[in-house]
Amino acid sequence: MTAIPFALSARHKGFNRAEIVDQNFTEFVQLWQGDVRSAPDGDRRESPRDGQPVLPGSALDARGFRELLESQLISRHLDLMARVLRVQNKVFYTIGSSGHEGNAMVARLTRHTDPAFLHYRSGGFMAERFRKLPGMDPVMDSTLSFAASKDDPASGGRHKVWGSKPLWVLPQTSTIASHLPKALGTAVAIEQARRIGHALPIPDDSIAICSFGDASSNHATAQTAFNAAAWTAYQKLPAPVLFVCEDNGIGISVKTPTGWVASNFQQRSNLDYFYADGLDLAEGYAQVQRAVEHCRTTRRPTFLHLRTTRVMGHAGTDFEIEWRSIEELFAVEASDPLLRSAEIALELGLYSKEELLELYEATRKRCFAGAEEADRRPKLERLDDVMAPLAPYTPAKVKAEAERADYAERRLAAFGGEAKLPESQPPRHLAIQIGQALHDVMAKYPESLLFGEDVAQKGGVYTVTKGLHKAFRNTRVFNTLLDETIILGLAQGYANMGMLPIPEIQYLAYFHNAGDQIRGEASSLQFFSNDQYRNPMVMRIASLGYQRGFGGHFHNDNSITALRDIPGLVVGCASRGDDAATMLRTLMALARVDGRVCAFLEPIALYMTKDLYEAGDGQWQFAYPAPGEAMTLGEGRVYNDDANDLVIFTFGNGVPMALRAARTIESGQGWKVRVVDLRWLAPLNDAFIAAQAKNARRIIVLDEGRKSAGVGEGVITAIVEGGFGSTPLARVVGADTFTPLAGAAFLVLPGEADVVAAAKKLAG
Ligand SMILES: Cc1ncc(C[n+]2csc(CCOP(=O)(O)OP(=O)(O)O)c2C)c(N)n1
Ligand SMILES: [Mg+2]
Repeated sequence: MTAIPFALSARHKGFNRAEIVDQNFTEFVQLWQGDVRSAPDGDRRESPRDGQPVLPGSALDARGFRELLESQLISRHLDLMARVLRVQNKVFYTIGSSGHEGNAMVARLTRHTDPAFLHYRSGGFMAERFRKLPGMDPVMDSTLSFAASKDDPASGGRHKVWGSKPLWVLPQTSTIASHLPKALGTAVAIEQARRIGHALPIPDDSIAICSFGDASSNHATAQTAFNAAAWTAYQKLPAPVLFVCEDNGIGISVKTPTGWVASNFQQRSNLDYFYADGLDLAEGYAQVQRAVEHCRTTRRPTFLHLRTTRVMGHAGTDFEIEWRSIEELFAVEASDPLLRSAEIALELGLYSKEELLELYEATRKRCFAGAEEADRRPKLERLDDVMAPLAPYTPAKVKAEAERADYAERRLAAFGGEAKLPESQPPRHLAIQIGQALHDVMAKYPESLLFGEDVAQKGGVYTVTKGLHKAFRNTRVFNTLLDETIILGLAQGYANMGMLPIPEIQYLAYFHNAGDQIRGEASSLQFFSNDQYRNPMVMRIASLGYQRGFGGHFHNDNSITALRDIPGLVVGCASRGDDAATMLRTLMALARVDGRVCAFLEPIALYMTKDLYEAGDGQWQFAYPAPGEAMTLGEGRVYNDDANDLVIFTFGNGVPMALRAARTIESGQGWKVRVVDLRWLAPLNDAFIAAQAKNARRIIVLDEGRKSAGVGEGVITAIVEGGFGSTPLARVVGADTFTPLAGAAFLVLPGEADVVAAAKKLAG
C-alpha cells in the first residue's frame, strides 16, 4: 500500500472525531501534491478508461474503481449524516461502516443472488450491491431504515438493518456471530437442493456470503460454524460459504492481538484462507476476486481475511478520545481507506481535485436529503402494525394445507404398501405414531428434511425416527455433527432455500445451549424483514420428565419457559399418538403456509406408554388418524366434557396422570371431573381456557414444568382475566429446581397423589 503522503490531523485534537475524519478527506484532496502517475518511460500516462486496468495487471478497471469509490462515499456520508441527525432525533442508529468501506469489493465481485448475511459495518457492500439491479436507490433505502420509517423496504421500520429482498440480503439482528451457522446452512442447502430435486430460488452455483468482525471470530457461535464448515469439507461435501472477517483490530475497546486472525485461520485445514487489503481498492480487488472465485468454483468453505480499520469509533456514543491516546487516533484516521481511494483517483487522473471534492459534497447532500425525506415518512404508530409480520396466521389456508391429502402414491411408497398404512394397523403408542406421522409428512412434502444427532440409521435415542432413513435415504434423513447450534443453523439455511426442515434436538436440556438460534435468529426473521423472508421449520424436541429408566436432569428437563417466551414461536405438545399425527400435520402447514417457526415437544416418558389405568389395559394406544384429519392451532382436547365439579387443566405427562387421578377423585369425592389437555403451549389459547373454566366449580392446574414462569402461570392468568378468578383453584406444579437422579426425581415433579391431595384440599 502506498503511504499516505500527508501527516493528517495533527492539528485536530477535537472531541468530535467524525467531523475530523470528514475534514481530513477534504484537506487531503485539497493539499494533495502528487503527480498524476507517469508511465515507466516517463511519459505522462492518460487516465485509464473503462475496461482498462487502473494499475498494470490489476483486475479492477476504471469504471469499476469509480463505482466502488462512489459506493464508499455513499457509505461514509450515511455514517456522517447519522452522527449529525441522530442528535436531532431524525435517525436512530449510529453504528457505522467507516473504515470498512472496502467491503464494497466483495459485493462487486459477487452476485446479487448470492445470499448475504452481513456484519453491521456493511454500508459499502450494500451501496455496491444496489448497483446490481436497475432502479434501486441505496441512499433512500438506507435512510428509511436509519429513520425507522414504516416505508423502510428492509424491515418496515422495525430496526436499522442491512437487508433487501430483491438483493438477497437477509436482515441481521445485532447479536454478533449468530448469523454464521445459518450462512453455512444456506451454503449446504444450495448444494443439497440438487440432490433432493428441489428447485432453488437462486442459481445453482450461488455461494453464501457471511461477514463479521475480528473480535466476533472468537465467539463460540462463529467457531462452531467454522468447525462445521471444515467438518463438511473434510468429507468432501460441498459447502460454498465465503466467510469474510473484516479485521479492524478491535472489538468496541478491546484490541485483537496483532496477527491473531491470520494465526488462527491461516492453517486451518478445510477452511481455505485468503487475505485481502480492504483499505486499498487497487491492491485488494484481485485478492478478493481470488477468494470469491475459489469459493464459487471449488464449493469449499473459504475464509477471506479482509483488512479494515475503524474510524469514528464503535458507534456515535463511543467517544474514543476519552479512552485512547490522540496519537493512536491520528494513526487510525490516517489509515482511512477513503484517503487511499482519493489518492488512487488523483494519481491515476480519474478525477481532478475539484471533481473529487464535488462528488464528495454531492454525495453528502444526497445522504442528508435522503434522511430528511425519510424523516417525513410515516413511522410505526400502532402496536398491530409493529407486530403484524411477527406471527402471521391464516387459519383457513393452514387448515386446508394440513388436511391436504393428495400424495397417496408417495405415501404408499414411504410406508411400503397398502397393508402397511398406519390407519390399517391396530392402535399404537406415541413413539410409533410419531414415526408414522413423520413418514406421512415427509411423503407429503418432498422438500422436507429430517436431521439431528443419531436420527438416521439408529432412528434416534428412542428409535422414534426408525425407518425414515431407509424410506427417504441419506439425502433427506441424516445425522449431523454433535452441535445443536449447527443443527438449528442448518435448519435456517434449508428454510432460506425453500426447503422444509424438521431438525431434532435430542433432549430439551440441549435446546437451551443453542436457544439463540431460535430466539435471536429464526423467530425474529419475519419480524425484522417485515415478513419478506421466512424460515419455516418444525423443530422436534424430546422433552420433559418422568423417565423411569433414564434419570437425571439433562434427560428430564421440564423447562418450557425458555420456549414459551420466544415471540412468534409456536409450541405444541402431544400426549398421545393420534394427537401427535394431527398436530404434526398442522405444524408443517403452519410452517409451509405462514412461514412459522414451530417446536414440537415429545414427552419422552409417554413414548412407550401403552396403558392408562392398569397394566395391560392398552388404553393409551389410539387409532392412527388417516390423512385429511388435522388439529387446529390452539384447540385443546377435553375428556369428560360435561363434568363441572372439577376441571383439571394440563398437558403432556399431566394428561394420563390427571385421568388416573380423576378416577380416584370421582370415587373419593363423588365429583365429576373434566380433564383439559391444552396441547398448544404457545400461543396459549386464552379464550379456550376461559371457556373451559366457565362452568367449573373447582379448578386444578396441573403443570409438570417448574413453578416459576411455567405454563401454569399462563393458564391461571387466562382464567383470572377471563373473569373466573373467584373459582376455587389449586396449582400442582414442579419445584423450582433441577431434576435429581433416580427416585428423588419424583419428589420435585408433580404426581398423581399430589393431584388427589389438591382435590381434597379444594373439597375442604
Ligand atoms: C453475542 C454478543 N455479545 C456481545 C455483543 C456486544 N458487541 C457488539 S459489537 C461488539 C464488538 C464486535 O467487534 P468485532 O467483531 O471486531 O466487530 P467490529 O465492531 O470491530 O467491526 C460487541 C462486544 C453482541 N452484539 N453480541
Ligand atoms: Mg473489530
